Amino acid sequence: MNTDLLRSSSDKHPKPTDIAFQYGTAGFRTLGSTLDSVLYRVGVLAALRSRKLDGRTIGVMVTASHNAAQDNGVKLVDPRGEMLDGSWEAHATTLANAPTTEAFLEAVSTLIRNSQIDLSKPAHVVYARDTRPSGEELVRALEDGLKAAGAEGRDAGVTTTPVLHYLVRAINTKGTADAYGEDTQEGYYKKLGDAFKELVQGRPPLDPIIIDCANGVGAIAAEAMSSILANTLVFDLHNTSIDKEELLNNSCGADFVKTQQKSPPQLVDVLKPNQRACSFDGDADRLMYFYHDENGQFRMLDGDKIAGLVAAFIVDLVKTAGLADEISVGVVQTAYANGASTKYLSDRLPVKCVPTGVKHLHHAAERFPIGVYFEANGHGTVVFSPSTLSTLSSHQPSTPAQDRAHKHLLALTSLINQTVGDALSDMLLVEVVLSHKSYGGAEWDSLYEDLPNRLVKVSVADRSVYQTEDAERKLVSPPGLQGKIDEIVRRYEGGRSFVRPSGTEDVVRVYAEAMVRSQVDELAFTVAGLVY
Ligand code: NG1
Ligand code: ZN
Repeated sequence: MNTDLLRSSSDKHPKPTDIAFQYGTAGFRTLGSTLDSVLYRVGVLAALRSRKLDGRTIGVMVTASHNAAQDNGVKLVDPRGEMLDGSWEAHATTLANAPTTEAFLEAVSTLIRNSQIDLSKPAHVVYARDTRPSGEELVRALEDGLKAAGAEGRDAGVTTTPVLHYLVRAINTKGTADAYGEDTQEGYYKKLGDAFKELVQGRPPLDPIIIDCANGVGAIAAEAMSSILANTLVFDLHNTSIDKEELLNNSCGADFVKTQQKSPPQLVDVLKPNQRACSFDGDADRLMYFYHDENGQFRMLDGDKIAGLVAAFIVDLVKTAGLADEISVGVVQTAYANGASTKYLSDRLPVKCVPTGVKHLHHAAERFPIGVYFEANGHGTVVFSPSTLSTLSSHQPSTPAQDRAHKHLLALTSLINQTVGDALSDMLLVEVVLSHKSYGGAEWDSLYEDLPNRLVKVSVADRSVYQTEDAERKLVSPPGLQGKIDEIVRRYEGGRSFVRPSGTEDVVRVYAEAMVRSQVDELAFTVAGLVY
């Protein structure tokens, strides 16, 4: 690496003096206008990470997901398309916070030394951004970092987060026995489209699906997918104004639906009773379904409901294929999963609870032969272990019914993104299950009844004093607080509440659920009153 070039280009991307950056659960995320130096340094870091891994391609995604338009963010993707290894998150934070160019160069040298990075290795990085206007300049800062560090960069343009994750794995497995697919967005959508067509072949056509694209990059993705699917599934796209910055995630999108527990106002007049609709978030990795019942009442089908629907479907397919003795299915949730969903799933399957954050869910799911994971907020996917894939590829079905189920399982391994949750892929998966079960929204919804719940944020002076255990369900600090929460929760029928610091915002979150709606709010606000 050329130190002079690194020095001169770093000088062009000075770190703002008053900001401490933190690589959190979703990478760096804050006001887009403050992130120039971070992007430059992430470029250098991505190059080093690639060299450390023998020149394998690393991904960089520039997005702030469901956050407001003025925010932006950046995260790194490891070679198999998974989130950056935890030990490198700390390196990212260290590099981002070096106060001066000299301190940054020093931090880079220390990282090279401590991680024994061989600088003679090549470096490859693929990067993309969502539709946020600040993304364009941030990508230029990233490119400066890549150039200074001597990495070969590939610009994947404006696309969704899951497409970038897919590309990383596709590039790194190209020409191998595990080739994941063609390394283009079109290649990915064609893969999904072919699998979808096979899975719904011979079934009555589905009604068009209403999609709220959150005025983000999901609109571009859905448009591309729609032309591949042609008449197999018609998309009725809404909130597709990607040119109007202020509209991004504004009163629409998956996060709006989940947190407000209502449909996006732009869709209210479009939705007929019992007609299913769904929302993506700003980078199209979260999915929320909903419908209005006969009485015009909003009904939400969130990540928990998706997990319930999908897990039961896959269990049935495995049984019908004659593989129940060889392949089992497990589910991973977080503490935010509705208690009713946990009960519904635990009665049927092994269910594991892990701390918030996709990487925890993904890793836990990888331990099951087939692992289904969804956060309640709609982020999730299904992962098939290598041994499950090899069982599937060598299985010899002995009846036509087994043969059909076996083919469908194989098609699911293509339809479902194995690297990260994808709103588009998950939506097609849900549509397949609805088609096979002949379910509308109401039938799906009736799998179980959600317990009323409430999520509130509390701003505190220092959220680091809130420390948890037991997959974030219990506080160990501040001392004595958990005992007080337990005492309050006991007063409510079916009550459950927990407090944890957010990993993405400067707040503490309080979650509560109980049998009766009016009591939930009381429980949530009483517990929130203990937090200061
Ligand atoms: P934090 O801010 O740590 O609660 C939020 C979501 C997570 C996850 C991350 C990453 C909730 C309650 N929390 O985390 O589920 O999606 O953002 O985007 O929805
Ligand atoms: Zn997102």
